[in-house]
Amino acid sequence: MAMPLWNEHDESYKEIHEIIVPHLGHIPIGKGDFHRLPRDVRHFIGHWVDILNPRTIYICDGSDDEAHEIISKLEERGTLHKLRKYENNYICRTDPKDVARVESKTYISTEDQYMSVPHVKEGTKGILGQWESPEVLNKDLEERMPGCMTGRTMYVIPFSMGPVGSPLSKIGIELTDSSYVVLSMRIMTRVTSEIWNVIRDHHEFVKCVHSVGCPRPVKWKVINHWPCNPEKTLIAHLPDKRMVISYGSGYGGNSLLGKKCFALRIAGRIAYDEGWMAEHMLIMSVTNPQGVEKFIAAAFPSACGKTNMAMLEPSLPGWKVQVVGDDIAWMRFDKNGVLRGINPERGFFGVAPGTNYKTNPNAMKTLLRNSIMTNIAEGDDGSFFWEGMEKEVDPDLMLTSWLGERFTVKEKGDRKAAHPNSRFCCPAEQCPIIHPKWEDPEGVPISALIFGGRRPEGIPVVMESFDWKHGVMLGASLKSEATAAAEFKGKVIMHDPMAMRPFMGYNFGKYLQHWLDFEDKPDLKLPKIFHVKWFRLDEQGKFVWPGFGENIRAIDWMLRRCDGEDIAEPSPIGLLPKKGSLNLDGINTDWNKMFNLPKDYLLGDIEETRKFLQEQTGTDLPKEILNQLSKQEERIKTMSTK
Ligand code: O2Y
Ligand code: MN
Repeated sequence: MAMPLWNEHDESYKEIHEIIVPHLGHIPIGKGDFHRLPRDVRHFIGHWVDILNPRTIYICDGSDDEAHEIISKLEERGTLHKLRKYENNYICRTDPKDVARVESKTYISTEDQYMSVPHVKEGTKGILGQWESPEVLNKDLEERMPGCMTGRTMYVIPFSMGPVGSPLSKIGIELTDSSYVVLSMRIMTRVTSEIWNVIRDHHEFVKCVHSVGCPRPVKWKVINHWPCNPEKTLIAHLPDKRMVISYGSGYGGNSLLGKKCFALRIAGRIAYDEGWMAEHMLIMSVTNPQGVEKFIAAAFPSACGKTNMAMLEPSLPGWKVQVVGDDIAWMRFDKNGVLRGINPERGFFGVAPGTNYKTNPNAMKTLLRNSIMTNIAEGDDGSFFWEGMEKEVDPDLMLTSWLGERFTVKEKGDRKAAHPNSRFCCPAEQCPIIHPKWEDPEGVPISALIFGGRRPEGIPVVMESFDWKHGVMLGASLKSEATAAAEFKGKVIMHDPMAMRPFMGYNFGKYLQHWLDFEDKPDLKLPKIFHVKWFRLDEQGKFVWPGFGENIRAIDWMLRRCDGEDIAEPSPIGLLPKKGSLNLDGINTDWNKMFNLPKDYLLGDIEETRKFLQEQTGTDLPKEILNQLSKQEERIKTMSTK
């Protein structure tokens, strides 16, 4: 392979570097002092300026003045539009071809294929990450990157995932030609010039390069002032190099590279190398009426209500929930063996439809100011609107849908006012129930890990794993009905092991072994692992569990288990609540429907899960997972048929 595009560490480059610096003199520095940046950063920028050929360079400092300047520019251009009913809230509509993460164009590239993906069974298409060889990736990038920022400003965004300077945090720099990305990264991460000092002290940073793929003059019609290049979209991860290169999409997870690309895929690999965990999990604290607080981390597949659970309003009196994070948890065992977690993000990038004052009043209150809403509808009174808000607004409110159609709320019918994957992006600190320790550099102590999914049949509302290994197997067996990616539209049940299927940055077999290995470290205080399913249906298709704020009842049970209360009994698939041990006062539920174990379903399910894991992970599947599956199957076989 010729020198790969991303490789800036050769001797000749060092010489060129000295030429590039003066050469930057010809490229106006729109803002910031390039020459005062740390040397490695100058190298990184200089290298990419040479390839991308931007018109000017803008070094971000994260200040409010900077945001105002960029917002004014985007308003002038028509990309952003103020929602006048609120303070500093903006709406943005994308090209309708650029509305979600694109899993099929997302790749992991390492010299060794099996560092990125498992040995899938021959003839099977792997769904736990896509590998591309460095040679092919380099070719793909050579076709896309050179000159792709011609005529555009290249923003340099220094950001920290996690509180700046925390031992649990990591630094990144994103080069992007999208000012929408700059504004969103300001909300979702900590963007500040302090980062340069952290890099001077520690040197390490994750390199993120993003372009919408529309050099000027653009050869096609730009829709909604949203430049993008969907036919050529490519989101590439180079975990060995701690690098992400994204091209063609300006949307969400494809372009806000601190989020899924860095905080899950690259950080996942860093965590593997360094002995910690980067997970698709919310972190919340729960305080019982006696004033005892515990923190839990919970993994749910995309679009399964993680944000709602993280901000739950407990239905039981005297309980309090506070949120630390709604999507990603970085967790590490401290010197006392306690698992401590941080939310590496600084904002919420939540799915708008379905969010309302009933399902998530705290999210609704969080997004009343300083937020950016993408692909939602706008009311003529300058308000935001999306599906799920119908009962909370005037039915005569005239809307402009995300596609520009005009209708009132009551005329809407089946038409979509907002895109199903439309998003709000708002600062976490504005959440009325943000935990006072949400930015604690030490992280918060995690007492319980929860896995859950949205699937109609079979699995009980709540159960506890027999032990750590069994819990890892339960996580690996996770399935769900929903996803936020562009490719999946129907309500098919998909495997989403550990809720990480779209976010794996390295071989899933090694990932499972990494989890299992924690059990062998005697000094660690391993949290209990639970499985929940809020969405169980009965034979009539009715939910057997009320969900939302009532989920506190299952959480109460789990936390009492963490305190060692004798309220669980073994079943073939895990420890279930002893009858009567779940607080069901005041709600109408049928214990049997919540906890019955349909033998045939469970046997079929375990067989199918084993097949899936064997096909997808092949020889990389840890023996212990197979062992756990076999033991579970044997236990189920001994059940009497119901
Ligand atoms: O569609 C996107 O680009 C965003 S996906 C997303 C955003 C916030 C939190 N989680 C997700 C996800 O897909 O899990
Ligand atoms: Mn997510």
